[in-house]
Amino acid sequence: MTRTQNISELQAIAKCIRRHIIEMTGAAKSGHPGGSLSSVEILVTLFWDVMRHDPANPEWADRDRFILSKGHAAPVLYAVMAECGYTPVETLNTLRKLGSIYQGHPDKRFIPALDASAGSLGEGLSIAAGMGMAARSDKSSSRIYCVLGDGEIQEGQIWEAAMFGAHHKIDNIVAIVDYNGIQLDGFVKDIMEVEPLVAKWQSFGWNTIELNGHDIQALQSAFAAAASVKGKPTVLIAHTVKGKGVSFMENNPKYHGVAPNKEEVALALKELA
Ligand SMILES: Cc1ncc(C[n+]2csc(CCOP(=O)(O)OP(=O)(O)O)c2C)c(N)n1
Ligand SMILES: [Mg+2]
Repeated sequence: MTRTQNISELQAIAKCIRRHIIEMTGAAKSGHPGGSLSSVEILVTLFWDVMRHDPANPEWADRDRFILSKGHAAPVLYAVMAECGYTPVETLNTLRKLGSIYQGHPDKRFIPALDASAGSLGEGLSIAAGMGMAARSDKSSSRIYCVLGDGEIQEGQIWEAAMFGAHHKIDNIVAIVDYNGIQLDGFVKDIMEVEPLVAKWQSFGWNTIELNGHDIQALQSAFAAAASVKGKPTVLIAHTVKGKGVSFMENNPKYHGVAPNKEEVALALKELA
C-alpha cells in the first residue's frame, strides 16, 4: 500500500472501496451495503493516512488498532484490508461463501490480522477500552480506533464502556459514531432516539468532535485533534449518509441488509465509475 494524505488520492481510494462493496454484496446476494458505504471515508482516512500500521508486519506490537464494532459492515473492512495488502483482493467476491475468509462478520479465526472479531453489536468499545489500558501499561504509543453504529449505541454496554473510558482517562482511544440516522429496519429517531448525542458523550466525560463523516479533510483534522487531547477519550460524531455514493441506496433503510441485484449492481457501478 502507498500511504497518502492527499485528499484527491484518498477520494479515489474511497471510490475503489465503494465499488468493491457493491461487487461483493452483489456477488453474495446478501450482506450489508448501506452501513458499509457510510463508513468508507472514515476507514480510508484511518488506514491510508492516520493509523500507524504495516501490512507486511501485522503483529507489530506498537501498531495502532482498529475495531469495526458494527461488524455487519464487514464489506468495507474487507475491501480496505485487501487493498492495503493484508488479504487477497481477488477473492473479495467470495464474501459470505462457505470456506471464505470473508465471512458475514469479521472473524479473527479466518483473518488473523484483524484486531478483533465483531458482529454482536455493543462490544467493540469495551474491547477498545481494554486495549487502550493495555497499551498504556505497556508504555506503548499505540492508539485504538473503534467505529460504532448509531443504532448500535442504543446498547447498554456502550455506555458502560464510555463511563469506564472516561473514569480511567483512556486518552489513546477514539470512538467514531457513524451517525447515518438509520438502523436495521428504520430511522433511529423513530426506533429509539439517541439525541442529544454530543451532550450525551460530553456528560459521560468524553472529548467530542462533530463533523461530516464523508469530509476527509475534516476527518484528518479531527483525528489529529484527538491525538493531542490528554486525560480523556475522544469520540467523533460523524454525520454520514447510509448508502453514500449510490443514488438509490442513499438514506434508504431497505439497503441496510439487502444486497443490490444484478441490474442494481450495474447501475451502482456506473454511478461509481
Ligand atoms: C447484539 C445484536 N443485536 C442485533 C443485531 C442485528 N443487527 C445487525 S445490524 C443492526 C442495526 C445496526 O444499526 P447501526 O448501528 O445504525 O448500523 P449501520 O446503520 O451503521 O449499518 C442490527 C440490529 C446484532 N448484530 N447484534
Ligand atoms: Mg446507522
